[in-house]
Amino acid sequence: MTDRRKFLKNSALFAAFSSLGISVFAGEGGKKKKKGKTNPNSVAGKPLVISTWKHGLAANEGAWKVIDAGGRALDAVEQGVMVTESDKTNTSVGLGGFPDREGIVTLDASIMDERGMAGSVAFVQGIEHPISLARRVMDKTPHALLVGAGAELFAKQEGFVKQKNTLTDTTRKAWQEWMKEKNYKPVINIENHDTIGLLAIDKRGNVSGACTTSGLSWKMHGRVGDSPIIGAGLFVDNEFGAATCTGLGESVLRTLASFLAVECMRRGATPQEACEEAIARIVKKHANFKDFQVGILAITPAGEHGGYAIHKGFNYALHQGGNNRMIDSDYYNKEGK
Ligand code: SD4
Repeated sequence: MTDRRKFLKNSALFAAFSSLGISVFAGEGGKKKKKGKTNPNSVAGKPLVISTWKHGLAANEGAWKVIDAGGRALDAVEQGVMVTESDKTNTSVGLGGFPDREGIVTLDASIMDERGMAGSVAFVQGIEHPISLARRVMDKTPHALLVGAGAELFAKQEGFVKQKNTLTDTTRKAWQEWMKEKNYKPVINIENHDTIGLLAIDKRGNVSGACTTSGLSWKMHGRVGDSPIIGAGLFVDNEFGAATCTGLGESVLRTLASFLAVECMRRGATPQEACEEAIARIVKKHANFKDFQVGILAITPAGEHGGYAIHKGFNYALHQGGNNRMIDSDYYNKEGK
């Protein structure tokens, strides 16, 4: 086939794919691959901030201030989720979170930057901003993850103030209520368990992410979820994109869903396809998938995004093009429970 004929044929194919809402991606090694489904709310464009759930709106604003001022995505994701961590009315992130079975709030957080550097803390108590502690682990230690008493000792050395009383009136009452039955069901309530995962692209085009949570309410003391585990609750690759998860952490840990989504994009998937593939993997590996929720967000460095969940009810906040808005995610279980 002559070059011109090949070009015309490819152009026609490109036009046909585009008209079907199908994008054409350059996969690893620069190979052109036909790609399928895109998210109807996704347009390429940066800078961008995207985060899980309704509290994401305020977090996005916090992150946007940094981005708008020409700051680094890494600083933006930290500043963004700090807004959520400081909100004592939020019962799933920060010190206002629901406690474990023993009535103790334990926090998990992770952060990852454009260089692929990462820091996490898990099972920490009394620290208002676990995300900043995670960042210190990344910036100031040769390690990637510190847990429990060791993380708290490091926090002290770094000048973090340890808070004493970690239960709010709301969470104390809820815990006391739970104590009456002590019915341990590690099931994610679709309505009210909301980790924040936040991804950002700055004006230079660099990608970073942060994820922070108080984890499952009434969890076993010592239980750690997906949020502080790089590749599970969060993963960033400056070349191919980033992903973050919310929901039942055990299922995300077993599938490394954020890493999986970014790897899908590396192989040429759109972010929407990547999210759907990660959720499909979780569904496939969990016969009981109807009993819990997982939501996932993914972005490309160009600013396209995808979002998907197992069940109806997952939503996310997107700050792009000067507009900060909520979007309802598509989901797998269309038949309902
Ligand atoms: C966890 N993934 O600790 C967290 C909880 C969560 O929305 O995301 N809830 O398992």
